[in-house]
Parts: sequence; structure tokens; C-alpha cells
Amino acid sequence: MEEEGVNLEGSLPVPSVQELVRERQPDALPPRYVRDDVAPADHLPESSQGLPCIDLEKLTDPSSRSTELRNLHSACHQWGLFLLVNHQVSDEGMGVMQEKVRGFFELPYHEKQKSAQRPGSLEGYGQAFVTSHEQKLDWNDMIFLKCLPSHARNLDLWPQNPPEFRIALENYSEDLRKVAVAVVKYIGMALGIHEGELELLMNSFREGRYEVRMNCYPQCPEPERAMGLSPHSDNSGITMLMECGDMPGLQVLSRDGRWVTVPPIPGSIVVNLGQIMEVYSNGTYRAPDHRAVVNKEKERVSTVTFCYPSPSLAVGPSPQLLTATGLAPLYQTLSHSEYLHRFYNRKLDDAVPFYRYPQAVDVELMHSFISSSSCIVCHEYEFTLFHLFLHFVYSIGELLVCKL
Ligand SMILES: O=C(O)CCC(=O)C(=O)O
Ligand SMILES: [Fe+2]
Repeated sequence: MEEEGVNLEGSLPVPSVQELVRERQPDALPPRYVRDDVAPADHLPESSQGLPCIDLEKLTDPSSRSTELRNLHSACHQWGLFLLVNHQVSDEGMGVMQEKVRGFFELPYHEKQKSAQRPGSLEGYGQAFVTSHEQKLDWNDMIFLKCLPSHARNLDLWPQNPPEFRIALENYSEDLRKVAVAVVKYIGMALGIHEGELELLMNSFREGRYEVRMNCYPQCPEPERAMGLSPHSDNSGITMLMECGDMPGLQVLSRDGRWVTVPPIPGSIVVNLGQIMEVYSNGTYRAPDHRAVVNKEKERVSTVTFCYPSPSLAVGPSPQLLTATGLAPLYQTLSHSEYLHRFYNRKLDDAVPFYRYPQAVDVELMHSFISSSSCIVCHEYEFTLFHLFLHFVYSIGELLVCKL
């Protein structure tokens, strides 16, 4: 049990799992990594069939947009996670980044330690959310770096090795910012957000924060007793994960409580919604719980980009959505800094999101209120009464113009 009020912006230093494996080659898990709290049955990988795949080109093309928006709506509602293909990041761009991240974790320990976390900060090479010396540990080493806006970079923590790591990360984060703005635009449209508010949402991601966490999960002697990354949902707007190899490990919790393995599909990006978008959608979409499991055969490396809107955007349900549905907000609206303050000062084992209103709201009933039929006037993907109302206003306007 964690004490109330522990600040999670820093993390206690922990041994490197890669070093532990290299030096000791253990046959059994060291006690601190044994996760008796995780039921063994949880480790059974479920079939990955049925996980949604979204094609960004189909969203861009007006002739296929409404069908693909419908798929996106269902993906965000059912899973809060999807595989993104045709996302415009070149194979070369992704390949270079994968090579550099793998290259970093292959460096000698003393070289990686040049980027070691400093007390009180999560940035750098180390681990996150370790607040006591008794706490069980994940089978994971990571390096976490702030990338955008560029003035947020702490370059003294950016590895100088492998050569050109820095330029690869710079280019990769710029590429992912473009994808994030497009993805957020279509998530907004799938929710029925339009015009000024859609522009505001996109701009806030254009000017937002992009932070990259690179994970290394070494081979594990007893994978069924360990956890690569404990179950959590991200506090981002959206998160984009790139596998740096072909070893599966990421699992997402389905609505009916099964852990489903997300397959590594070459060239695709796994997008999951973070809590900011769950709140923005007033619970229509989910920030799914997910985790990483480990294996005996092969080290796994992943690169995870957390995309946040700019701090000027309050964290709360979309005003347009609330007006269109007439539903009560399920979440409080907080300033960005208050939202982060509550996140970093939450209790680690808090199951209930810290920003949710305490009153019981029937979320399923609320979802059923938002139908997914297309507009009867323009046949675009749109389901809000507000949208129909706008058609009505435009028609009156046109009538008046014709009469004059
Ligand atoms: O590496 C993975 O599969 C999961 C990573 C993740 O969820 C995270 O870094 O937040
Ligand atoms: Fe995550």
C-alpha cells in the first residue's frame, strides 16, 4: 500500500534488469520481481483477432472517410486502442529510430548511465513510479525524454551514443506530431466535434508536449511470474507505440476483462487513448488499461510517444459534445496543471480515476444516447442534433439570401 501524498514525479533508483541478466544469468526471478499480486491466469495470452485496424489514408480520402470514421468511433469506444496503418511515417524513418533505440540499450551500462535520471525527475535512464524500497519491480529498463516543444528538451540527458541518436529522435518526434494532429482531428470528428472546437483541439496538439519513453524488456527466466510493465492507463491525450522488433508483449484489457495481446505488425503504430481524451469524450471513448508481459526467448524493445495537448487547453469534457447530447459531465474540468498535479500526487494503487465525479452515472446509457447513424442531410459521418441544427440555420440563411 502506498502512502497518501507521495509525489510520483521522481522515482527511486533501481538496478538495471539488463545488467542483472547479463551479470547473474539467473534461473529464477529475484524476489523483488516476483509478482504474486498478478493472478497466473492473467498471463494467458488471448487471441488478438478482432483488434481494430484504422487506415489514415482512408480517413483523409473524402470518398472513404465516413466509413472509416465509423470504424474509428467503434475502435475508440470498444477498445480505446487500434493499429494505425498508412500513417505517412516512412519505413525508413521508423527503421532509423528502431535501430537507434536498440543501439542505446546495447551500449555498456556506464555509457547509458551518462543519461541517468536525477533525483526528483522521471526524465532520463532509469525507472518510473518506484516510491519505496519494498515495492515490487517491473522487468523493464527505460529511458524517458521530453522532445517537443524543443525548448522543453533537457539535452544533457539525451544520449550522445549511438551516433545520431539525437537527430533520429528529433526527426521521429516531429513525424509523430504530424500523425498525432491528424489522429486527434479524426477522433474529434468521430465524436461529432466540428468547426471552431475541432480547430482548437488540433491546434492544441500542434502546440502540445511530446515525450518519448523507450522500453527494454530483457529475457526473463520466469516470465509467467513477472510483469514487464504493470497495468496502467496513460495520462496523455493519445499515446503512439512503435515496436522495435517482432516480439509481442503489449496487452490491452478488453471491456469484458480479458487481457488481449496486441500483435507487432511491421510498419504499423499502436495508438491508445490516454485519460485526457477519455475525459474529453465524456467517457464515450476509453483510456484502456494495458500492460507489458515478458518472455524467456528474446529481449523486446518498444518506443512509446506520449502526446499531450498544450497546457492552455483545460482537461474536461468537450463543450460541444455536452451541448449536443444534453448529458451531464462525467468528469470535472481541471486546468492542465491541476490535472497533472493530481496525477502525480495520486495514490499509486488508486483504482478510481482522480478526476471522475463521484456520483454514479450510467455510462452505457450515455453511450447508447450517442447513435452512430450518418447525417440524413449530407450523409457525412455525423450524429449530433447540433449538426442538424446547423443545417437548419444554413438553409434559412440560404433562403434569405435567395429572396434578397
Ligand atoms: O512497451 C509496451 O508494450 C507498453 C509501454 C507502455 O504502456 C508505456 O510505456 O506506457
Ligand atoms: Fe502505457
